[in-house]
Amino acid sequence: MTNKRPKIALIGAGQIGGVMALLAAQKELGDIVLLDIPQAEGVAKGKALDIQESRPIDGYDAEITGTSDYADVAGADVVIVTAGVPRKPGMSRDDLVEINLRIIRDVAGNLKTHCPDAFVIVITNPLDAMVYAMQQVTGFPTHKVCGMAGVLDSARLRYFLADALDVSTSNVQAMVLGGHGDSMVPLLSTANVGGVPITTLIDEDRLDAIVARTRKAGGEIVGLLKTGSAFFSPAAAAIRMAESYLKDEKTLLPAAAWLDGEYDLRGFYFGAPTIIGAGGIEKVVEVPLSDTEREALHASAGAVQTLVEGIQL
Ligand code: A3D
Repeated sequence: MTNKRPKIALIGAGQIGGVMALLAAQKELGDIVLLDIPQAEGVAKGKALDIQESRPIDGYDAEITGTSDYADVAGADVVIVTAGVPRKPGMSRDDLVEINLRIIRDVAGNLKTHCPDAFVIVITNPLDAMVYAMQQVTGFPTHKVCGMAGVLDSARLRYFLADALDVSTSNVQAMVLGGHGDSMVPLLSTANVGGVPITTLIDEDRLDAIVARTRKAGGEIVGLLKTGSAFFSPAAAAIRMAESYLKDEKTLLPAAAWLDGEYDLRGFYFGAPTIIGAGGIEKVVEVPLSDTEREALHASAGAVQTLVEGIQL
């Protein structure tokens, strides 16, 4: 019998990496290793020590360490990748492709050597292209590599809907599918509050405004922060995915997943509802779509495919 705690490697100890370390520790998901480049090793070590020192207050026993040495993440069960550069005001996610592709290639090469059995969740933007690059360079099974975007985009939509109706956010179910960019597809046909269709509760103009705000929600935060992009909610979203994997929950969560014919799309990563359990992405779920939603999903797929075809691995 083994009673070792799961090992969670966070590649990138920046804004999202630091919050993920705290959340994973507070949820007692396992031991956590924060890894960054040698120039930022002090940041990784400093954040790890800072969180360790909160352990007596919060009352958990997970170990949190910081490093720049991949030997320390060897054998990780889950790897979450934020290594890269975030947006600044005026930039689109796609503007990051060149610089972040170089970083993802480097990270993927190291993960291939040190964490061959991990479930890998990519957060680095532009998300759909970076998760594709991660899988191609590592050669890991497609169901063991995915991207975080849908949980966050859906949470934003759910929050805006709950706020408009002044109801509990946990009562609102709604999903955003497609690419993690302006072409993302918020699904209103299945959105509901405790089972009551959202379209019967909010008029069309207000729903249109909420959809538009959801599509631009990342940019809204970049515009306010000015020095980077959202980090609390992206961290919470990725940790939720890691939790479903580590606890074999089989929760339905939207993720950037490898499509193999689902939604009549094939051979690239794209935001779709998935079941995440001990097998990784155990299933891509096909939900009924209205004609307009199906059309929007295919337009979004076209935008992602163009970006992916342009990257040099
Ligand atoms: P930031 O706080 O800058 O952290 C990134 C960290 O990556 C820094 O500490 C860097 O030193 C580190 N890094 C750079 N190169 C490497 C490398 N080769 N190996 C290891 N570490 C490296 O950014 P952040 O945490 O705010 O955001 C990280 C990424 O997530 C960016 O690309 C964002 O655009 C992206 N992001 C995605 C979403 C999604 O919903 C998909 C949301 C928010 C941010």
